[in-house]
Amino acid sequence: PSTIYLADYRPPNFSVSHVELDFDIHPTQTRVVSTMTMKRHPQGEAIIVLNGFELTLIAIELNGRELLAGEYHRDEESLSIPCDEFDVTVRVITEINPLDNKALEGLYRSASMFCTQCEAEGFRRISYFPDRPDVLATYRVRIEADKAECPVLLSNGNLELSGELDNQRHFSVWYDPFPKPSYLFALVAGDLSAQSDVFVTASGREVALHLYVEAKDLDKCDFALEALKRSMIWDEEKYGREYDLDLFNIVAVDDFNMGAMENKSLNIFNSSCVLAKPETTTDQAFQRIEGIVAHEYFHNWSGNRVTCRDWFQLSLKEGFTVYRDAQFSADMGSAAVKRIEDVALLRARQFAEDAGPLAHPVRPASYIEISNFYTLTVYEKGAEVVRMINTLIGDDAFRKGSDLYFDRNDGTAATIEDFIAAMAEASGRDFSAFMSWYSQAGTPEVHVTERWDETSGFYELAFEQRLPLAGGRENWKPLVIPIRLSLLGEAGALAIQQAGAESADNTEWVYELDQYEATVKFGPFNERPVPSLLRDFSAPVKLVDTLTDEQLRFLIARDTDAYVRWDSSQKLLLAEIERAKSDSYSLCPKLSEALAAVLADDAADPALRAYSLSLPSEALLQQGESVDPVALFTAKDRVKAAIATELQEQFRTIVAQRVSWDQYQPSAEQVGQRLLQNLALDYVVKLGECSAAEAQFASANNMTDQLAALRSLFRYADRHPMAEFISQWAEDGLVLNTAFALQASARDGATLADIQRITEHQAFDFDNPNKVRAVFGSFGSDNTPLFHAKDGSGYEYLGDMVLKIDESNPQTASRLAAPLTRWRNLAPAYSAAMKAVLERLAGCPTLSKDLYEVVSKSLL
Ligand code: HT7
Ligand code: ZN
Repeated sequence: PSTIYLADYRPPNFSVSHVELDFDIHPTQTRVVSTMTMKRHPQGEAIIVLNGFELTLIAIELNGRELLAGEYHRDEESLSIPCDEFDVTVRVITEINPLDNKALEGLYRSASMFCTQCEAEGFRRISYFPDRPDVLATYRVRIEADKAECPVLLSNGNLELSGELDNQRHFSVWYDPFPKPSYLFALVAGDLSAQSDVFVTASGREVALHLYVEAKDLDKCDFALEALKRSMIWDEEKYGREYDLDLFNIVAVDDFNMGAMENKSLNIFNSSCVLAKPETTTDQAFQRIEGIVAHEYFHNWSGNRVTCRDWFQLSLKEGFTVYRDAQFSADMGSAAVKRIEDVALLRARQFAEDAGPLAHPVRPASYIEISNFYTLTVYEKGAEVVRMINTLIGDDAFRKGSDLYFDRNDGTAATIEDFIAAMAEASGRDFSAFMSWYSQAGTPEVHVTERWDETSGFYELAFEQRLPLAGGRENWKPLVIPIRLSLLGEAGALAIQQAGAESADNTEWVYELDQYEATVKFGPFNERPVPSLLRDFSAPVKLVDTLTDEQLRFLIARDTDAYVRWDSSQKLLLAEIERAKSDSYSLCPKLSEALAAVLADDAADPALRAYSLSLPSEALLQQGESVDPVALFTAKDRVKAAIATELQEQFRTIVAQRVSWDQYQPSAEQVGQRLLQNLALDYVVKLGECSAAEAQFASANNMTDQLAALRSLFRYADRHPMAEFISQWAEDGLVLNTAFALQASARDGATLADIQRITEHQAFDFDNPNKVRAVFGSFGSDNTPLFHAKDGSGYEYLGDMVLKIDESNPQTASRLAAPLTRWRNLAPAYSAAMKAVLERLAGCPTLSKDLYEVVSKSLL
């Protein structure tokens, strides 16, 4: 497979201003007629290049004349027509087979409906077209299908016409007035029911909202529709962005490769990311749904009205939109809790990606398969980069910059430079040094050392930035790193006499580290301060400090920044897990005291208390060199048992005094309380006391509490109600997925045969990405003992499953392969066994482009 380079970008020879698409839908033989109005670019070559993949070509016409075989050239992925005219009409007739399409790109069948997924390069599986984001056209789409099988026919834009036809068929015609790239095209045809609502925009326009689902799911629509309306108001108020059509549709689909897709006015959602009700949906899923509904809606401006020039600019729309959805979620619930959850994800998973064989900059310089670049780096680190811009220029200039960016680039395909230019102009700041965040891969380290001069009272912080992945300084430029900081004394934060110190009382300051090394002097003070650094996680870096355990405990108890408090407890817990590798381990009494104090602090947010007592994830633990995952798993288990024993009375009290609500709400208050109660329950079950969990499992009125009880019992108890749970929810595919995921995660005494058995359940389906991810995704990341079995059997098993899935769904297969790529940072015994599996995969002649890229780069 060939590599595509950013440096090779050229505008298209011909653009398309308008396309008429005609779909005659039949399950195995759908005919697509596409009529494109095209214009040659003044500097474009005299050749029309169209992309196409796995299409049956029936005919092709240029300006109304059918072309003969010798008048165009066709290969596996494209069709080109020599043409020296400037204004042309090209008509292409193709046939496709939706029923056979298990890759879930292009037009495919999911349960009883037909639907599309075109980002990034799915449209080329529907028709020959310049399938690239810088070709923007208006679309008119006619859909014809069997009326009984597909009573609902949808596409982008407004419904222009619909009617009956012979042979029990019917049709509808849709027109989208907003020029868009092909990746935003969508079509849905099926037997769907809708829940509807209306939103009135700030300027008084009525927008009809419809959420289309299978009839059985109509009772799971309320939450997403409410979340959509909250998002619409928020985007008007926070960013001045109003919705621009009279109709906004969402469709829930069971078979979907990712979470959701922002197609213009016809968002398509993985059903797991939109359907919700308290009995079947956990708090975390409710929050994820709200965030994803908002994310896709926000794309209407950051992605659709202003799109990307090429796929290297992906973070232009994704980083900015993730930042926007994070701001929204922070405003809807607790900002501190949302920030800690996002940082935990970034550090556990994006930092690992950034240190592994597939590390790439926020704007990659090359790719083989673009689907492999919908990554935590492009999305989450990209969002952190936007957050830093906001931090550096302040809220007012950021809003001005965003307005300018939207106004200036509306209706065009833009670059990251366009975004930065708007921010620079609005703020008057020079962003040239900042741009390295987009081009340098790897997580920067910021090393900090303190110097305290008791006699003079001056206090210094010496900073040094490093980029380990890049090697020596000659290979990389210093980044601009905003470090939000305070200095804490016995009576609270000290006043910092730095120019520009931010808060009204001068107690917080954003220091911009923009050199390899720099020292900052503070004071004089009457007491030695304790530094509170990187407050609110002001930059996506690893802070390497020399703070003592005592200073960390001081921060846990006294800092006003929730992130620093949480981070300090995580640092102590990580160190504790290291110590617990020794057989003679016992819990550090001072840590135990600090944790007890957090747990007892009834004035603090329960969610923050719960997170401070949650042990670091496996993904975080397994970063570093020569890692022994099983030894770390055992050590973590020891720390868990020790905390359970030391704080048992407090945990029992929380469990005994459990608060429950008749009226379930996924509100910050209720979610936080359940988080803390279920954390306490987990520690109690770890002690071997199961009765409270058994009672909670049986009587819970919501999925959060029922699943939490099941999870603790499944992990730690001899008897667990997994079978009851599966039979209780046999009719609900989404709940079964959570059961499958739990079954595939670590449990004492489980064997590979237990994992194999999950795939024999009648509801399991190798063609459904949610099911496959539930089992094999969970196995690869949440089942350390079996996946990292010393004999390599776990690696072999995941390798076999990835190969099997790759035959039908390359996108899903290459994502599932991620845990197999980390061999280099494992201890030798593990590393050799994992590498052997990768080499076996690499030797497979039929690998998809997607999997080939992941496997070959991992072995480099
Ligand atoms: N923009 C969407 C990306 C997406 C996608 C990418 C590759 C393959 C399948 C896909 N489904 C959706 C989702 C988003 O970020 O909003
Ligand atoms: Zn997105």
